[in-house]
Amino acid sequence: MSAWNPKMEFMPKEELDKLQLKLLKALVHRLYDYSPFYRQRMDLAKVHPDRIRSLTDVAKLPCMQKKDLRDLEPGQLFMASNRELVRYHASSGTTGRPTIVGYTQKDVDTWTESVARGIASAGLGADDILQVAYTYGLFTGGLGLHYGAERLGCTVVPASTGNSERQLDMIKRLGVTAIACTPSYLMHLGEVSQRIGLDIKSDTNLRLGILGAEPWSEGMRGRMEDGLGVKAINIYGTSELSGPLWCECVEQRGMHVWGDQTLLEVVDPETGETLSPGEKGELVVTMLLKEAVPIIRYRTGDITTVDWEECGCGRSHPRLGRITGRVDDMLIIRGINVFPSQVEYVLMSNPELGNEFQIVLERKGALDDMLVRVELKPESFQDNVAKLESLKSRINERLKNTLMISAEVELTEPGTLPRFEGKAKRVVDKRNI
Ligand code: DLL
Repeated sequence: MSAWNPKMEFMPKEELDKLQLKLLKALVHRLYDYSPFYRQRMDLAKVHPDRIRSLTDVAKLPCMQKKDLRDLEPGQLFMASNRELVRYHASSGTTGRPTIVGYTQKDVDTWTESVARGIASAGLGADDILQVAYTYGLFTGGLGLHYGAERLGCTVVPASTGNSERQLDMIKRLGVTAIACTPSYLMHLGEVSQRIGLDIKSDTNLRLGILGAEPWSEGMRGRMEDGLGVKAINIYGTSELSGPLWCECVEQRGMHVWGDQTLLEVVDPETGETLSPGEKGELVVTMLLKEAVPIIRYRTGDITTVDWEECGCGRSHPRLGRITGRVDDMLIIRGINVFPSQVEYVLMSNPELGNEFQIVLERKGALDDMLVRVELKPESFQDNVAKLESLKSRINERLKNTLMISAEVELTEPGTLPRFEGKAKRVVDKRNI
């Protein structure tokens, strides 16, 4: 079994607990003493660093929201001078003003270590050629994967996004063994390869995908593994925490989160109350080692589970389940909470359907109206009207049972819905326009 840093990755849980507590105490003291922002927050919450005596005491500390990072100017939050900073990244700003994050050399090193450990646990090593098809630039995906893979000794093809035919040409000519990109982009590459007569399974060496930055489902995993012969590994992170940070190991049973760098909690998104291991709620993250932009109890808005059950690979660190939605991409349709991932789950279980779908919301009179547009696979597009009508009503029925509301379904011609090089945008909400 390949491990990048076996001493840390297989550290006994009791030792890990002790280390986490030591790091947490040091972090809280440092922020109280040197960060006016955090000191004010802690004073307001009436928590002095001396009150942090056990790991569960983390719940006494105030939470931090995306809004805090967005509203504060970098200088108000940063704890490193220009001389100490080596890089900036920023979020895409799709949900508001971009959040800017600075990194010291140690921050980049810690991040790189996290990625190297993760992708090694997924099966990558020095013999692999990894094509990084996440955007390079302010977005963290490109450089994050690039540095982690280089640290591990992989050969990196820094392809960035776009130009799918050239991406495929590189994969074939260079003997690329793994790709890092959004899951929707890998599916798109699958379609383009079909169009140009390239069989990814038999004509290339591609065998592994490091896929994240957007929600995806087990159904999509099956499609990529069976259809393209690419083992699909989930990777998660956010720009506020550093970038892509944690991924699944070869066992594919949740993403290993390195406890010597990070402390996780899951809270009830409404009450903020801490939930037990295995319970589903909002992920809250404390980064124990970050220097330039320290993060305590960051409410990610992502809905998931955390558990400490032993993994088949033997690593002792906690595991993050699949992200099933976001607190804020939760759609409220006729008063019912709906996550786009639930729609994807229903659609992907139908072999007649392609990979692309779109949810269109409109207000008709006083009522919300939901339309699910989904592409057919080319072979099903030829089916007769009666067969397609019966498929439509099956999907209708399953959407109704899963979402508790009814939706209109439109089956579209293959290749007609928008494709995305970066994060896929599945929802068109016309209700407030
Ligand atoms: O998307 C960082 C990243 C790059 C992760 C490459 C993985 C791979 P942001 O642009 O700040 O950072 O977006 C973070 O994307 O809060 C989630 O809602 C979503 N997200 C990221 N990874 C996953 C995943 C990068 N594996 C936001 N599954 C997060 C579901 C994900 N959602």
